[in-house]
Amino acid sequence: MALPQKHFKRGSTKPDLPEDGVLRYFSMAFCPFSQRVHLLLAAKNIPHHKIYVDLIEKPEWYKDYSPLGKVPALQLTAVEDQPTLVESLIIAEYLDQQYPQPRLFPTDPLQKALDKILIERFAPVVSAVYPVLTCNANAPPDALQKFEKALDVFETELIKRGTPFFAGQTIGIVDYMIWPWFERFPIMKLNTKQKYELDVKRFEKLLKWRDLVAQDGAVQKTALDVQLHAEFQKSKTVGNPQYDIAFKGKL
Ligand SMILES: N[C@@H](CCC(=O)N[C@@H](CS)C(=O)NCC(=O)O)C(=O)O
Repeated sequence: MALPQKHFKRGSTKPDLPEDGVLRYFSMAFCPFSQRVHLLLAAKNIPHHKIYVDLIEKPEWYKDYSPLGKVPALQLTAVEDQPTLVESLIIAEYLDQQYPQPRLFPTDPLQKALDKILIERFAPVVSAVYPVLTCNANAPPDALQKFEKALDVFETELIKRGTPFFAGQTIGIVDYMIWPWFERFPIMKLNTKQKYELDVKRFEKLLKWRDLVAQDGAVQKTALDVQLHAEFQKSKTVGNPQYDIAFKGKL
């Protein structure tokens, strides 16, 4: 598993990956969608090789794995023709079926469908908060209001479900699929003028949920420090994303 811990760039040679049947996980260290997959790999203790890709200067060879050039991607090297899966939720569902311990998607088909719908409903949260999170100077003035309105759905759902996690008494797929953005929301306290934080009354249940999820082993294994997230976002805003700062002191 000792592959280079650095983002591969345009002009790089295709990494010489071992033909050992181990999954190949393509990622960008700060990508929340990639973290979704990383969370499942960690929660299920699945061996994998990690390959980091620079998303501004994409390596030419990356198209062989992900035709649209997006991360995450997961190559199944033990399967005939070694197909590569893309789309975080599709990868998550595949991993949950292939590696059922611990089971993260509900086994009941209706609950599974409802959970997938709930995960889809997180998209408006992401799109509303994105300009603020990425410190875009042209962020619409009502971005934070829209964000909070979209997030209300999740506060209400937790109250309705009456359980500490969306999945019940233990962590499950909805919790993992929305977590990466909660890890990033505190960037707003550091990077916005108003030092934005989630309202403790309006999001009482969600904030309790956040504290619980933060203690999960897979979450801790995949976590990056908020200072690092904030630093990365600043570098991205000025058009020079510093992907490798994720490995500060580790390279
Ligand atoms: N719907 C996709 C979204 C993945 C995505 O947007 N990834 C971003 C990085 S966070 C990306 O690869 N961007 C590069 C590009 O679009 O060219 C998923 O769930 O996997």
